[in-house]
Parts: sequence; C-alpha cells; structure tokens
Amino acid sequence: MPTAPPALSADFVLGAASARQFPEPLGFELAFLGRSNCGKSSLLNYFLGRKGLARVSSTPGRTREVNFFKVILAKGAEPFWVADLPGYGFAQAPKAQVEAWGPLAESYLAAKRGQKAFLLMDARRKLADEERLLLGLLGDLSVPLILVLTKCDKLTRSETIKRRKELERELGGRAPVALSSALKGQGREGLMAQAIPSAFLGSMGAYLSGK
Ligand SMILES: Nc1nc2c(ncn2[C@@H]2O[C@H](COP(=O)(O)OP(=O)(O)OP(=O)(O)O)[C@@H](O)[C@H]2O)c(=O)[nH]1
Ligand SMILES: [Mg+2]
Repeated sequence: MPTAPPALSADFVLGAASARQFPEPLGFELAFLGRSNCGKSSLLNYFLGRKGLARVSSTPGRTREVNFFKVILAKGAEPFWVADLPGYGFAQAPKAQVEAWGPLAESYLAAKRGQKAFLLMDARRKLADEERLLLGLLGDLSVPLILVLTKCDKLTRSETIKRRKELERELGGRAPVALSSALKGQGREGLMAQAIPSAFLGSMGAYLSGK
C-alpha cells in the first residue's frame, strides 16, 4: 500500500476547558483518548502527517483542556475536528487536575458531535480501571471506538499479534483493536480507512484503496 500524503490542512483552533467552549460540530470528529504518556500527541501528529502539531496541546495550561484541530485530509474532503483530550492517570499531576479530568471527558463524550474515539493504550500495558471505565462510558453514550495499541515497535510482531488477540477476547467484540507505531510509521493508513467516513477522506480514499 502506498504511503498516504500528509493532511492538506490541520490547524490548532482552540482549547476548551468546559462544554460551553466546544466549537460548532462539523459532522464528524475524531477523539484521541488515553493515559498520559501513552503516545497520543505522537500518534495524532503521525496520523495527520504533521510533525509538532500536537505540541500546542502540551504547552503549560492547556493540559486540562480539550484541544480542537480543524482538519481537511485531502482535496474534495469535508473538514472535521480532531479532538485531543487530556491524558489521565498522570502520577505527578496536581489533585485538582486529576479531579477535573472525569467531568470534562464525560461532558465531551456526552456532547453529540458525531465523534469516533481512538482509545489509545501502550501495547505493553494491560487494560486498567481507567480504560474499563472509558469503555463503559463510550458504550453507554454509543460513541463508536477503536482501541489503538501504541508503541508496537517495543514488542515483536508475534507479541503484538498475541496482545491484540488477548484484548479482542477481553473486549468480547465491543471494539476492534488496531496496532500502531508513530516511531516506525505503522498503522496510519489502516486507521484512516477504518475510522474516517468517505466524505471526509476526499481524494485520500484513492491512496487508501491503493490506486
Ligand atoms: N517507542 C515508541 N515511543 C513512542 C511512540 N509514540 C510515542 N512514544 C514516546 O512516548 C512518550 C510520550 O509520547 P506522547 O506522544 O507525548 O504521549 P501523550 O499521550 O501525548 O502524553 P501526554 O500529553 O503527557 O498525555 C514520548 O517519549 C514519545 O517519544 C512510539 O510509537 N514508539
Ligand atoms: Mg500529549
């Protein structure tokens, strides 16, 4: 499969600390969720082919916000939002920040914005309470999701396949499990084809089908 070109445009628009600040929905929205340090910013940048884009979200003061990026993937594609949610489970974070995470994430996921979620997890970790909680919440709110294993370069090919099988069994068909490595450049095209509706792919659809 040929390597897909970078997104035609991808711009940071705003960081929202509460639901009142969420921008007008665009019909489709891709939400990046996951534990702090699981590789959200790296995957987001790799996914959009934009090095350094998600660094905007890691500047101090923005970490508690939902960061919205407006994306046009390719010619002929409709714009959509990519939302980068704050990471959870950070041991060093101030208590107030930890307590703010739940309500903000929940109000974001409950807002009917046409979201699809990438729930990211380091391929070397097991499902923890936080992921189970999120899986329950996404299910209750009928937000479709893909569980994306990150940093697959840290495991051998057969180990990642084994991890995927174990997780699929554990999830009992509640979500597909995808493999990725931002470092090695693995998983982008598959995730795009799986997650993005065709109106938002535009001419990117042609690359994905190998034309
Ligand atoms: N080996 C490997 N390391 C990765 C990969 N993706 C990210 N990392 C590393 O993991 C660390 C965290 O990556 P980030 O992308 O900043 O993770 P994050 O989830 O955005 O972290 P927070 O913003 O703190 O929530 C960095 O040291 C990255 O270099 C990957 O695919 N492979
Ligand atoms: Mg980050």
